[in-house]
Amino acid sequence: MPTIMNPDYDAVVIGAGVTGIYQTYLLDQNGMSVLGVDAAEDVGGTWYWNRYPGCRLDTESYAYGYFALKGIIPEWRWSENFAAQPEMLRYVNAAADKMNIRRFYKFRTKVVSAHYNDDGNVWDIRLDDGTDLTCRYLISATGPLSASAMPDYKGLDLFQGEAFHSSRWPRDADGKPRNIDFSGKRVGVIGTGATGVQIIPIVAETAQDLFVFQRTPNWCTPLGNSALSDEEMDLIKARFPTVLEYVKTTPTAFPYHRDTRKTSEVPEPERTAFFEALYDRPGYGIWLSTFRDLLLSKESNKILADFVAGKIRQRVDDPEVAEKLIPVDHPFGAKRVPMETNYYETYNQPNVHLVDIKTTPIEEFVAQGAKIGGEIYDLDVIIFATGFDGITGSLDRIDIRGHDGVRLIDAWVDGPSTYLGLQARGFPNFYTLVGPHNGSAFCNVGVCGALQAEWVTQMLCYMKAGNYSYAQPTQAAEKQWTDAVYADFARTLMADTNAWWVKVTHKPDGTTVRRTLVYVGGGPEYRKRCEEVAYGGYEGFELA
Ligand code: N01
Repeated sequence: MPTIMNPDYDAVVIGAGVTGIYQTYLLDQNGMSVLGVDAAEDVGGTWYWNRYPGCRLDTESYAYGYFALKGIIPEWRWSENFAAQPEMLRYVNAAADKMNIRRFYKFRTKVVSAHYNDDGNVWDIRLDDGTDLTCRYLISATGPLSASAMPDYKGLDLFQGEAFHSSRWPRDADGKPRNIDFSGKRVGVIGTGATGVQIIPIVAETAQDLFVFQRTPNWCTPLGNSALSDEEMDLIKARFPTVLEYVKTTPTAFPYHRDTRKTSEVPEPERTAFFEALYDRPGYGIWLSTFRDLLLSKESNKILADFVAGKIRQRVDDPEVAEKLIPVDHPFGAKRVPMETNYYETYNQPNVHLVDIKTTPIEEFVAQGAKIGGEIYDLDVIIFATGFDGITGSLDRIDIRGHDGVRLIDAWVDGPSTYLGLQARGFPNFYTLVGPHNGSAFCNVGVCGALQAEWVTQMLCYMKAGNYSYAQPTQAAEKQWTDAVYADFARTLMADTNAWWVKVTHKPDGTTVRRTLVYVGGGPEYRKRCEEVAYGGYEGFELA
C-alpha cells in the first residue's frame, strides 16, 4: 500500500458536458472537494461545441433530459420533440445554474497530463495554463465524440476559402457561432454521417451550389420532428418519473424495445406493413423497435435494408444518384443510423451535386477548391463533417500514465482492457465515465452518463466510509469483462463494420487489429452487473 499524500482535491473531473457537471455536483453533495476542467468557455460539452446549422437531438428530447426527469430542473419545458442545439445548450445551462456548478470549474483549460504517483497514491495533474495539482480520483467525462477527426489532406493550407470541422463552427468576435450566409456561395461538405446528414439539407436551401463529397453512404431514416404544444408538454411532464423508469428498461435507454419476433416469423405482407409503420414513426423506431434479429442475421437484415433502399429510390428522382446513396458495404443499423429531415429530397435540387470520392478520391486541395480526378471543384467554403476519434480519442490526447509510468495509450494499443468499462488495471482511482467498454457509451448518454456518475459516487462514498483510498480492478475481473465485451460484439453484424465505435489499428507488421470500443450487452444488463458488483462490496476491485 503506497504512502498516502493529502491531495489538493479529492477528485478532478475532466469535462463539463451533461455527465461531467452531474458528476461534479454529486461529489460536492457528498462532501468531496472537486475541480472540474474543460477546454470550452462554459458548460455544454457536445452541445457547446457542435453549433452547425441543423444540429439537433435525434433522441426524443424528454427521454434525453435526465436533469428534467430527475427533478433537478422540474420546470423545464421542451419546445420540440427533437430539440435543436440552441435549446440543448439552454437545457444544460439551466441544469448548471440549478446545481450552481460553474464555481467548481476551470474553463478554457485543458488537462495536459495525468500521472499516477506511486509514492503518494495521488494523480499529478498538469493543466495547459501551467498549473500543477494533485487529486485522489481522476474522473474523465470527456464524451464519446469530442475529439474531432480532421483529415490531413494535401494542400488544405493553400485553400483560399474557409475550411473548418463541423464541431468547430466559426465564431464572431462576440463568441457566438457565425451565421454564415451561403447564398451565392459554392459549398463543399465532406462526410455523410449523422452530422453531414443534418447539415446538407440546410446548406442546400441557400447555397448557390452544394457539392457533397461522399466516401460512404449511410442508411438514413426520417426523424419526423415536430413542435410540442403546451398541452403535450404538460402530459409529458406529468409522467417524467415514468419516462425515466421506462427508458431504464430498454437496451439503449432510448424509448424503444425491440419487437420480440424474428423477421422470419412474420409473413408478408404483415412484415412490410410493420416496416412502413416504423418508417413513418418519428425517431429511431425502425432501427431499435424492429425485429430482434436485425443485427444477428444477415438474411433478416437484408429484408429491412431492401425496404429502406426502396424508400431511397422512391425519394430520389435520379436513379443513378439514388443508387449512389444506398449503402452496399454495411448492414442496416450496423453503423449509427442518421436521422434525417428531407435529406434524400435534397438531392433532387438542381444546385446539389453528389460527388463520389470513393471511386475517385480527393487528390489534393488547391487555392480554389478540391482537385478530384484531375478536375478542380471551385469552392468558397468547405465543411468537414468527418466525425470524431471516438471514445478513446479524447483520452489519447492526454498524457495519462498509471503505475510505473505506463502510458494508457500503450496499455490499450491493441484495444481497451477494462473492468465494467470504468477502470483499467494499472491506473488506480481513474474512472472513465461513458468510456470504452462501458454500458453508457452505446446508450442515450443524457441518461446513461448520469446513472453512471451516480454509481461512481456511491463507490467513492463506500470507499470513504471504509477508509479506502485506492481501487483498481483485479486482473481476473478485468480479463473476464474485456473478453466478454469482445465476444458479445463479435456475435453481431456490427463486427465487420467500421463505425466510430470500432478502433482500427494498422500495425507495423502489416496486420490490422479491429476492436470494439463499446459494450453491446444493453443498459439493463450492464447496470445489473454494476449493482451486483456494488452489492458484493465492489467485488472485482482491489481496495486498499
Ligand atoms: O461522424 P461519422 P458524424 N475523406 O463518423 C467521412 C453523433 N451525432 O460526426 O464512412 C472523406 O458518422 C466518413 O466516411 P467513411 C452520432 O452518434 C449525433 O457524422 O469513413 N470522408 C463519414 O461519412 C454519430 O454517429 C447527432 O467512409 C471522410 C463521415 O465523414 C456520431 O456523432 C448528430 C474522411 C463521418 O461520419 C458521429 O457522426 C450528429 C475523409 N478523410 C452526430 N474521414 C445527434 O443528432 C471521414 N469521412 C444527437
